[in-house]
Amino acid sequence: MKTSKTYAGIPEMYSKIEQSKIVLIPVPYDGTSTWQKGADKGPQAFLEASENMELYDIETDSEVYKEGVFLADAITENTSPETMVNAVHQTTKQYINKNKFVTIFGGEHSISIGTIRAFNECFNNLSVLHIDAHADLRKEYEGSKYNHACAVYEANQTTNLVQVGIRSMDISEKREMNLDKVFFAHDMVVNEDWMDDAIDQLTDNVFITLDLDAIDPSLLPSTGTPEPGGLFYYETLEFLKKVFSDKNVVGFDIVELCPNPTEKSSDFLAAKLYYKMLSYKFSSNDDTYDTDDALSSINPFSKLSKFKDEDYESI
Ligand SMILES: [Mn+2]
Repeated sequence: MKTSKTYAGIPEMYSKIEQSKIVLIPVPYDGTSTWQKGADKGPQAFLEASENMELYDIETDSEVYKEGVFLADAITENTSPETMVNAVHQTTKQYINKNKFVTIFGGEHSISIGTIRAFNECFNNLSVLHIDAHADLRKEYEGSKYNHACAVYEANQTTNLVQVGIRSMDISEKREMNLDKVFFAHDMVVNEDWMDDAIDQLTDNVFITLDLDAIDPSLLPSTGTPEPGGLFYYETLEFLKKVFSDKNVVGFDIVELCPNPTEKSSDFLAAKLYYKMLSYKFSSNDDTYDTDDALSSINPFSKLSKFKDEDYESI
C-alpha cells in the first residue's frame, strides 16, 4: 500500500515518532468480508481524503495535528486471519507502551480483535464502546473465529462491552447479549436519553471501535454491508463528544471503509470523523496544559490512564 509521507500532509515536524502524542496505524486488510470486497483500500482512501481536509477544527477551536501524528507503517500481514490479528495485537501494544494515543484505521472489522486485545492488556477495567450496525457477536463464522462477524465476541468475554447503533444480527447472537448494554437503532430513535444511558454503562477507561456502517448509508454508502436506519452526522458527533469529555478514551479504531472511486463523500466523512475524534480527545484536556500543580493534570490523557506524558516525565 502506498501511504502518504505524513498523515494529512502535515508538516514533518509534527509527524516524528518522538514528538507525536498520536499514532495512526493503517491496516489494509480484507480477508474475510462476505459481501462487497474492498475494505483493504480503506486506509489509502482515508489518507487521501485527509490530505484534502482543513486542519483547523472550528467547533473545538483547535489544530489537533500540532499534538503530533505519527503515521506508522501499514500492517500488511495477511497469511491468515489469525496471523493478521496477532500482528495487529503486537504492533498496537508496542505503540501503547511508548505512551502514545494509539489509533488504527482498517480494514475490515476483524482487525479489532487484535486492537481490543492490546488495549485490554494495557488498561485496567476497560470498556469497549462498539458503534456498529451489526452485533458481531458470533463465536465463529465460516470456520474462523477471526472473521469480521466475530469482531467483538472476545471483547464481550474479556471487557465491559457496550454496543450502540445495532440493527442487524442473527438470533443466535441474542444469547451473548447483555441487553442493558445494547442500544438498538430502533430504540435509539425513540429514546432521547440514549446517549446518557449508553455512557452510564461505561467504565472510565474506554476504547472505541467504530464500524463506519453504523452511520446511515445515505451519508456513508461506501461500506461493505450498508444497513438502513443508521446514525446521522451531528448525533454521532454529539455522542462522541460526550464520551470523550465524560470518559478517559484510551484509543480507538475505525473500520470498514470500502471506497468507491466515484463516491468520495464516504472517504471524506471518515477522514473528518477521525480528525473530530482526535480534536475531542485533545481539546477536552486543554485546560490541563497550563497547570503543573496537580499530579492529575500532568497527564493530557487524564483520569485513570496509564499513560505518562513524556514531556512531563521529569516532574
Ligand atoms: Mn458492521
